[in-house]
Amino acid sequence: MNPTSRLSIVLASVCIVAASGCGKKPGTAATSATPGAGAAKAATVAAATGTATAETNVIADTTAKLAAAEWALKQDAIKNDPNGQWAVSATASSSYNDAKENEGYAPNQAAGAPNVETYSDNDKAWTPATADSGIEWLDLTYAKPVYATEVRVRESCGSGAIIRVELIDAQGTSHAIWSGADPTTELNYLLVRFPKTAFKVARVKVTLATNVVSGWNEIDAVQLVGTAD
Ligand SMILES: [Ca+2]
Repeated sequence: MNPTSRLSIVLASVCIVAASGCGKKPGTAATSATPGAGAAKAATVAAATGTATAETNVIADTTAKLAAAEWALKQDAIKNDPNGQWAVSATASSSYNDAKENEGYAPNQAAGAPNVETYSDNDKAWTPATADSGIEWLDLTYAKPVYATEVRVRESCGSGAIIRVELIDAQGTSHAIWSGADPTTELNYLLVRFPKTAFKVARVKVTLATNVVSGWNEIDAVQLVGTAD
């Protein structure tokens, strides 16, 4: 076997593992979900977020393209970033099996520090009710409102489906900071960097188009980066 063939097989194997890692959940809830309800919510979300502000000088990046050693260092740096904070609670458009409070897959599973360590379906991550029905959102609250410079979204299954990130100030006004194609693959962060905001950010809203990436789309944690002054 020549090296190229061997490489192809290795890559193919990785792809198979990745695909099976985010496969259908056990249980019956997935098949009993009603796509119609998700579609209705989608229309509401689109209308509510139609007032986008200028999205200039915003960079969307992902840790996916970092080499392994660099990736490990980056993960560590993010977890220990003194200017970073993890959400204290979250709400969402829906949740798998209608999970609430601190149940598995509930929105609050995206609060707190990351706790999903492999790219796979995991109840320690927020998961919308249906896998591919369309628009879903996650709204996270932070203990300390800050002048923000970055949002880091840790995706842990079906990565790459985020289409919009909004910053919500202390008065509840939404500021669209990024929209576009999410480059994230596997277990990685979507990194959205921007010039320091002129307002304090109290909440972050992440919107997904779950039909963009086939299968369950799960978010483990979301970090807000910024300072008090
Ligand atoms: Ca989590």
